Amino acid sequence: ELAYPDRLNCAAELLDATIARLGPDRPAVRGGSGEAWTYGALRERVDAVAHVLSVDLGVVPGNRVLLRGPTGPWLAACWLAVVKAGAVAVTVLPRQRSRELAEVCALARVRHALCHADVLDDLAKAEVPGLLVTPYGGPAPDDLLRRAERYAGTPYPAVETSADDVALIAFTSGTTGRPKGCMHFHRDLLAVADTFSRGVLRPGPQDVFAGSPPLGFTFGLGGLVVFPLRAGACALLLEEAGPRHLLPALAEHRVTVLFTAPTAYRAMLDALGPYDVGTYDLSALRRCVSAGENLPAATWRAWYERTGLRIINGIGATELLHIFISAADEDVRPGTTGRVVPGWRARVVDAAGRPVADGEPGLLAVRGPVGCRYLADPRQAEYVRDGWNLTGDTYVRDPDGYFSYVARADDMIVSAGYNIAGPEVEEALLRHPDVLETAVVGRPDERRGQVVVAYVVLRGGSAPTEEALRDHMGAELSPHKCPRSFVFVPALPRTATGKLQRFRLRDLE
Ligand code: 3SK
Repeated sequence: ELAYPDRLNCAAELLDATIARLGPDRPAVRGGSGEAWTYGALRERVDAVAHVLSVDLGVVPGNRVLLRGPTGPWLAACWLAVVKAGAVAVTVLPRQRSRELAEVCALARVRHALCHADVLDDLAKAEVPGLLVTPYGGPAPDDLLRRAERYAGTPYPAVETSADDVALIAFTSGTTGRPKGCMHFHRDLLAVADTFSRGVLRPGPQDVFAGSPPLGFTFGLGGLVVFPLRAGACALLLEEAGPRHLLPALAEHRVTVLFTAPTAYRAMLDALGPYDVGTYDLSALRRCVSAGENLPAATWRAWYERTGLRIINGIGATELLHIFISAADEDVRPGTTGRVVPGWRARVVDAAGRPVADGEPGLLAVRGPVGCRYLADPRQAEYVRDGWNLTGDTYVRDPDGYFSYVARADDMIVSAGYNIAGPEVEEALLRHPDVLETAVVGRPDERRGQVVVAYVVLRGGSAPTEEALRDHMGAELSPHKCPRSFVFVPALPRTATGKLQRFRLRDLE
């Protein structure tokens, strides 16, 4: 049972409490451009930014502050500063476009944004009424980091938040494509570190964490900021974390704990090539975590054969913040996700919520120290039933307590670890003047799990090129949501009552 004091500020716990335990001189964060900050240096920067927030910008506890920028030490420092100042960090993916940003800002009632100077355009285009945008990392004289210099060396006492105050709103697009904000308390951020990280990864101050998920995805925020700081370890925060960048970085920085998705493990295996064994010195690596999509046994085995390392598979959810089923070391069973993480409970149930027998597929239901709390969304009642969180995945449990993934229980497309809602992509396609009707499905793909395919019915007389549709989608949505291929059809399969039969399209794939 996890017990936290009523007064709890998780940023203070991650920074000040760690410094009290281990001193200020241990390495805390490194960046791809040579940044190397100790815990003391990180705290100075966090405190200076927190001063700018409270004093210069008038941020008060509870205000929602959007954070947008590439992964790096300053994005992590801004996140910690917002939370230390008692405000609520609203995290988004760096690739999210203006339409998506406008929606997130409206839903979360975002008042302030800290946005990297290189990616201001989309936020400006979002035209959020009353939003005060403060750029960071650019040349402007009123840039956040320049303002922060004025507070250098002035400690910022953490705002005394309650353990149950919201610290984070993380977005997931859900099945319909309408984004859902998931609220997480200060205690939740520590709870995922004290269950999955402490119980399964068991990190220590000597560890160096790195990986590819962005900090706008809770898989990345947990694995690359919260877990390392909770353990007094070091986080390598890379802006460029594609497989070809990751491999040399793992070797150069002697990374010990890696967070990435199955697609990236496969791409790294490709990049290693048949004759490249030994090109990259991965001898420091001891933990390889995989989540975000199903990890096939073949990928697990190929990585093990090449590196001798057992990938730690896991399933988490933005709603539950991080991973709740996993296994490490000798407990790993390739092809399964693992067992319930200590501190959590999980079972497989039928549509009425009754547990099904071991070996029978059903809906995955989970409960633990973190629960789903959607921000003003009626879908809360679908996700949480009788205190159990229904993740939307179909799973099978075996008599030894190992859980194996079967499929998504809904229409989500899971591509390279991203959850993509078909209806959101369809809506964007329908905004093209030549598109009459469309249905978007996932096509099985060896590398990415699934890729997005759009079936399109054109308006009579129109004949746009695939290129034209691609350009349109590129301007509408993040690149990972854009269809890989377009199939032009005369009509979509529908039931007698006019309902779209997506399964018939999926059968074609
Ligand atoms: O998709 C997952 O498995 C996941 C893992 C950790 C944190 C968040 C998510 C969605």
